[in-house]
Amino acid sequence: MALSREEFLTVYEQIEADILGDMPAGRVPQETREWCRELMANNVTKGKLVRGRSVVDTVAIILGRRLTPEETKRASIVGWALEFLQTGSLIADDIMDGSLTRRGAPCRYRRPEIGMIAINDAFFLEGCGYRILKRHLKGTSYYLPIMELFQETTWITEVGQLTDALIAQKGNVDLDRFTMDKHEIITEYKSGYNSFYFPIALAMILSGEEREEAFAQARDLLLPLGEFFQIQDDFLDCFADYEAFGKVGTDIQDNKASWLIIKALEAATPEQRAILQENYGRDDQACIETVKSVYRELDLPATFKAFEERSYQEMTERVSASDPSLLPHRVTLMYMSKIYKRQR
Ligand code: DMA
Ligand code: MG
Ligand code: MG
Ligand code: MG
Repeated sequence: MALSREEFLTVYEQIEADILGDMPAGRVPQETREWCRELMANNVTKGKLVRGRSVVDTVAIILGRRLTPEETKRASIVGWALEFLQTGSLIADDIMDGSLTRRGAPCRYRRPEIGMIAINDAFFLEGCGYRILKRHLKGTSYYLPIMELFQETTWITEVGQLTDALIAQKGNVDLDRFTMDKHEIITEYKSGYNSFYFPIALAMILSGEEREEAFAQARDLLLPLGEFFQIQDDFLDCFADYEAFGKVGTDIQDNKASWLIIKALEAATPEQRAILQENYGRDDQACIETVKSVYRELDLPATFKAFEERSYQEMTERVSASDPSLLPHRVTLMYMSKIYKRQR
């Protein structure tokens, strides 16, 4: 049975107490302690927590049995460390993207009392991820592989985030630079590793997996799934319902190399292309609406729907062809069931 949000949150309470305990009252000012408490409580725990929780579920699938309370706790701790890291990168991402909302609330840096302190908040949460691992895992055989995986994933994501930011630089709205090849590189780096390979590889390490071919197969299966997830995120940036998605899209005005603009350029008439060139990458509501109306004329929702169907078929075939002794098919199927046709 899947780990409930409530069970997962029980472990959070201990983690929060540990981190605040490392800032002794009387030495560290109360306002600093309160800042960190609010930062953790209102950001880390407010996400879907899907990745963190699924570390636990994945360990159980790999081992093929119910976990002991001790094993559940250990996997939950690693899941929380992932959630801290992830929340830190989202806070930084929102600053870079100039986003307005996240998880149904204003982005952290947009709150007047916070502003650019959010940069330190992002680093702080990343640092917390490593403290959590150190406190609970140091001395075990999987401490080093898990630390290395955290560092490697962070580094790859940063290369992707930089590539994403550079291609979107303002004052350089040149639609010719947006190609599917560039999009593939950006999504592989910024999302491919961290969305699915990361939690699943963590679960594999926690289950005692050491065979390099098992990790290689996991990458072959899960990088494409992560890329699909980012394409879906690009689609939802423009077409999702805010109530469900919890964030207002900014890709059009941000001049992002989104899957939508690339698909639009593939299908556009010269006239439509000229309209896109005129209106893309401008922080102006009328321009944004004009771009969206071209997307609708080109029926990009139908293009996405067809792509989603195809991607689902391809993933299903990839899973069937994979070696279950390296990774049970159920693991990938579980993640697939969480993301295909999602609205949020
Ligand atoms: C963000 O891509 C990727 C990472 C690794 C934070 P994005 O800016 O499209 O994400 P979002 O739509 O959540 O802002
Ligand atoms: Mg963003
Ligand atoms: Mg971004
Ligand atoms: Mg996005």
